Amino acid sequence: MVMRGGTSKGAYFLAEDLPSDPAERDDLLLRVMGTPDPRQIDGIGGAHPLTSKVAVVSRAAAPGADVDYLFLQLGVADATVSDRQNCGNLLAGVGPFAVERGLVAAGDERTSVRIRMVNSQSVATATFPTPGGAVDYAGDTAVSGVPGTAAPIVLDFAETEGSSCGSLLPTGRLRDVIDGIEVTCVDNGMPVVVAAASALGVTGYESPDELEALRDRVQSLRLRAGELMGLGDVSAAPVPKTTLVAPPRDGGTICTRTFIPLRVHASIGVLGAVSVATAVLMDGAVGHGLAAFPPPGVPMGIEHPAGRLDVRVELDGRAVRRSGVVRTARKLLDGTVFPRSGP
Ligand code: NQM
Repeated sequence: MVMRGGTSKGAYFLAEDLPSDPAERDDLLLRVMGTPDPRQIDGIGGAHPLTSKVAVVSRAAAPGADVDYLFLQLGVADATVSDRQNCGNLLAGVGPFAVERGLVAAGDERTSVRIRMVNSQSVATATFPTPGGAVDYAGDTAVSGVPGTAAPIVLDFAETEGSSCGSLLPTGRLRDVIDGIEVTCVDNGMPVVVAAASALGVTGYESPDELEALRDRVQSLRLRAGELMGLGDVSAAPVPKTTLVAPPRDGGTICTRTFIPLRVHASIGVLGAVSVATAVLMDGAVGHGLAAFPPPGVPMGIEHPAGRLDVRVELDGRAVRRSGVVRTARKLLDGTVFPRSGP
């Protein structure tokens, strides 16, 4: 099934329909998506990292969740398949997909599905409308970066701290200096290097295209940060992301531009935004002094190139009490894909 999940788009598979051997599975998925090719012309990928994504879903293998969701980021021009990050956007489609495929029974009004994000072993609960026992994708909720409105999918996260790095502040410090730039390295669902846009000589309000000129500096920053965060050599890995922050200018909490890891995101990833919000909340972290915090109980508005993403993060000192977002998703196509036969 092809679905839009939040501001991303991907192919959703039942695990049982894919080879169980990871190498065989990855080879098949490359041929399905049309990777490696900058245009992905011979596959169903959309020629951008945000549309070159796969969700693999199955009944939960262990108690504590209803389904397991493995996220795979496929390269576009490079033949890479990575399970080293979560995707909170494709996550929005996993609950509806699980109901559509009969993995979870739908409630009469709404359904809650507990989803184990296998990439990080954390659990998200997705709640969405299922009037009469069928997924209803139509609704009034708008998501910046997606035209129109759709039904709300409420995502609550648990245990996302240290998803890939093992701890919330993977370098053990609130701030580090890399290449002369002050950064905060954080992982609350997504490893992110947070730096002030001004430290890289930009305002932080530029368009994604304009910022791609910073790729080389960002790569140097994230290579060193990857080592400090315990991720090793990240030259071919999709994480860590790098987020440049600046004071908000549209009524939100903080303005962001995010490199994923070198292309600039058209908006911002879900767990990326949760991680940036978590960093900014901590007194002493990069971005804390740039933020305009909302009153207690009001979500933080993470401004991005296409608008803003509202996230809830509650901290208890340097521990995360809870976090969550509202997204939408839509079933686009259900059918048979014909993978390219050769490499
Ligand atoms: O951060 C893009 C996206 C993502 C990941 C990326 C995501 C998340 O927008 O949870 O959703 O950071 O590569 O789909």
